[in-house]
Amino acid sequence: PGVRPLIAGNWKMHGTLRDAAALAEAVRAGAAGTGVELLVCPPFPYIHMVAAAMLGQRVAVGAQDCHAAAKGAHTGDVAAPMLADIGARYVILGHSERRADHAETDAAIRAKAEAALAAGLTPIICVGESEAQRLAGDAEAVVTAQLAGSLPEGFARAGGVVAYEPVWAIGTGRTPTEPDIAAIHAAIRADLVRRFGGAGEGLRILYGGSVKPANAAAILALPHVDGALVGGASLVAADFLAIAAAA
Ligand code: G2H
Repeated sequence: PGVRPLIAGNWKMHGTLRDAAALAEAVRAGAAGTGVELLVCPPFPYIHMVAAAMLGQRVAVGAQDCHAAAKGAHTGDVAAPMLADIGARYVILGHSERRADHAETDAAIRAKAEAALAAGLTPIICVGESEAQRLAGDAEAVVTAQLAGSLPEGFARAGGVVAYEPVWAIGTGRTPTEPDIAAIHAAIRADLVRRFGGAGEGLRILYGGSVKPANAAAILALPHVDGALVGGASLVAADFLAIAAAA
């Protein structure tokens, strides 16, 4: 309500150049009818091509990570200004797969977010509890601590996005109950308002983790759910667009 929903596709490490071109074209072609903001986040090698295909279209393009430095001797890494240069507007940061695969800490994610902001990219900062933390009743405390550690100064001014992705719901087909999603999103909203004042009211909080056409409408109707971060289902254009249509 009041906030334009954002439906973001996280393509993760999938597909070929040809697949990326076909998926981008199908999303572009289907985007005309939607009132929500659409975003696709291809693997690094395909961002430039997809961003060129989306130029002047209704679909934004983002990356799945960036380095904390603007440039330098960091073999194999990609700097935020490079992403902006090739047409990216968003960058996903602190996805649980990166926290796990690359031992990313909240402090590292905050440093990356600062680099993103400096390059004019909008960060999408991911938070979420593990299954053990959920079972221990610690989900809200875990998420609140991740926000405290990873959101940079200037996040609200830049229209930063938070994505709540319970680790145990990612790619598993399992999702929290609707009241559980609503409770965490309300806690995130309260945290954003505590920290950023009125500006925190307008920031988008996405839900991520096994979002698909069949559950999208119910999840996206919950209070303080301002969109979705979609993994598996974003690789099928019809599913991704159906999720956008449900928002
Ligand atoms: C959560 C999500 C996208 P999936 O990681 O970020 O993936 O929708 O496949 O659970």
